[in-house]
Amino acid sequence: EIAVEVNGIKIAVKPGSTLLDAAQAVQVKIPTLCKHPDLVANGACGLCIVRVEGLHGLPRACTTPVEEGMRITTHDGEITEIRKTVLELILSTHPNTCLSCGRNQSCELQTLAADFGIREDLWGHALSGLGKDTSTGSLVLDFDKCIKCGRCVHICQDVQNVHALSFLGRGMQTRMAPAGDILLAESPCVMCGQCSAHCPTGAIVEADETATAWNFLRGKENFTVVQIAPSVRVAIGEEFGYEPGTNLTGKLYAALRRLGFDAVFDTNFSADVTIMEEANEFVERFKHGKRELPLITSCCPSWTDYMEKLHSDFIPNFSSTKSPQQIMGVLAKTYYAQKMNIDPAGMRMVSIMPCTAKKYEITRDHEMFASGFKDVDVVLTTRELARMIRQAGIDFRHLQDHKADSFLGSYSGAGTMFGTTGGVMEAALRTAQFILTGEKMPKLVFEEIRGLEGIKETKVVIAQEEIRIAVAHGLGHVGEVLERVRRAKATGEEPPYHFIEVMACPGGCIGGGGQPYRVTDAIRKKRMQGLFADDRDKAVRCSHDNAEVQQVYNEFLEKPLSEKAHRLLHTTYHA
Ligand code: HC0
Ligand code: SF4
Repeated sequence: EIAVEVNGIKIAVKPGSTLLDAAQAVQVKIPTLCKHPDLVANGACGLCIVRVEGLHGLPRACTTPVEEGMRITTHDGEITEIRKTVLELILSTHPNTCLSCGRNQSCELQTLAADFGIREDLWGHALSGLGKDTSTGSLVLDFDKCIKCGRCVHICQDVQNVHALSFLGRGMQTRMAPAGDILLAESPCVMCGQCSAHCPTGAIVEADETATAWNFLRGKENFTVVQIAPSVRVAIGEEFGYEPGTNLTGKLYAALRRLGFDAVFDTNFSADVTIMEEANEFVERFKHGKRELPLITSCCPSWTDYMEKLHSDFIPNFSSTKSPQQIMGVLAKTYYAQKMNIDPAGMRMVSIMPCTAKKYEITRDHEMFASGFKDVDVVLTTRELARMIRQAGIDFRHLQDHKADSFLGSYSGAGTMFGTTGGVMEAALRTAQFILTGEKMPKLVFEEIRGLEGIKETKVVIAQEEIRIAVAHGLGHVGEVLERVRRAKATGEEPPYHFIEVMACPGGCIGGGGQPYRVTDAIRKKRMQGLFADDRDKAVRCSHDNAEVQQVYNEFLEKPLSEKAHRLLHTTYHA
């Protein structure tokens, strides 16, 4: 431990800590716009300057390591004046359009401008005039609003290993954009939205489609239905003052009814259907030697896009089962519409996702129109839904809990766990074990594949056979897992794994690019615990025990992997 003094307060911190960490340890907040707990510090913004006794100049707290006996001053008159000037200079090239900005009231620059009492344009005002990139339909890059903090570039390159964004241009023309100055849609971008989740300002936001959803709800001729993804329920509370991880399923259903949806469904139900298909796919490959192992999960659209772009040799390993979002869309416009005698042509499916790539998934292929219509009409992020709830004047905190609508609304503990890294695998193992042994699971929880470690592995013995498992999250961790499989293939060895789960975002969907801002690992853990608690509290914890799932197979789909299930619930991948 290293002993230092921050504003006269003595503290011992771990070697390798920065001055920023030391200040945090004594509850002092040093302002910064470029440092994010997920990222290595780069000192770009210059706001975190501090004074260190005996040192010349004002070092940046985020990049300066502590040394024994340092006496640090984080706030005084001169430091505050300099920080204010730095802010004024950033603002001199930033649009004054807070009122119409997607980050109004969640922008870190706006908050600091308010805290520092910035009142005038002392340095004049000049914008780059570089316009916007709306090419992906999922994300909007607004170059004028970029403050060059580098967070988006680092998350995209260092954490996601995608390298869609880099810094281009010089001086005023500096901007975060794909190398070669091409459109984001032409770049390797996989629409994960981690750049937008880490952007401190409105320079990268999701494409706002709330107006489309309002139009559906106002259109009298429509029957408008909605589904909510697993991880939305444990994160949306942060928008309404709840602790991260609070499970708000009942209030969410109630809020969606107040918004005017004609039926409220739960993606957790269709996650259970995904498991019925995917677990059977796994058993076919594992037991009956049909097609290649490992089987790799495919419900994360950023991951499927990444695989198609960079690892297309794994196409034969991909589960052909569609994601729960798409399965919900097609079942609503076929099975549910028939049962309720509703014309699917007038049905509109809105889906609430933690994810910006889900906006892309709904049009990725003709197979996303399996009902004969667009299976899912529009995707809103958790953040967009929170805005709609506020627009409608709904007092979310005081809503009475509601239940979801029948036939596509009930879910098992397995379904809800989809929203966290490792959860799809645990859910699949519960059902695969049932298929392979015909017995109820002796073991429901697989501790080894829980938590935030980037690559998790375990071995499970089912019916005397060993099943080797890997779980990866954060696209930067995927390459290593795939490389191990490739090496075994090349040398003719047994595959190192039989079953692999991949989620593009760190933490899985609970850390999705469309979730409430300012996520950290501490918040990811709380959201994750919220889903594990939801599973623990459920009477039904396996997808195959979900009575509504059994009903949809009995009345409509026949059995997992039937011809009809294949036609409606499965898809293909292309290099
Ligand atoms: Fe997910 Fe999903 S779990 S990808 O993370 O599989 O977005 O929450 O809705 O579709 O269920 C996201 C979350 C989903 C899907 C489910 C899967
Ligand atoms: Fe990179 Fe993901 Fe942002 Fe695309 S959406 S630029 S892949 S961080």
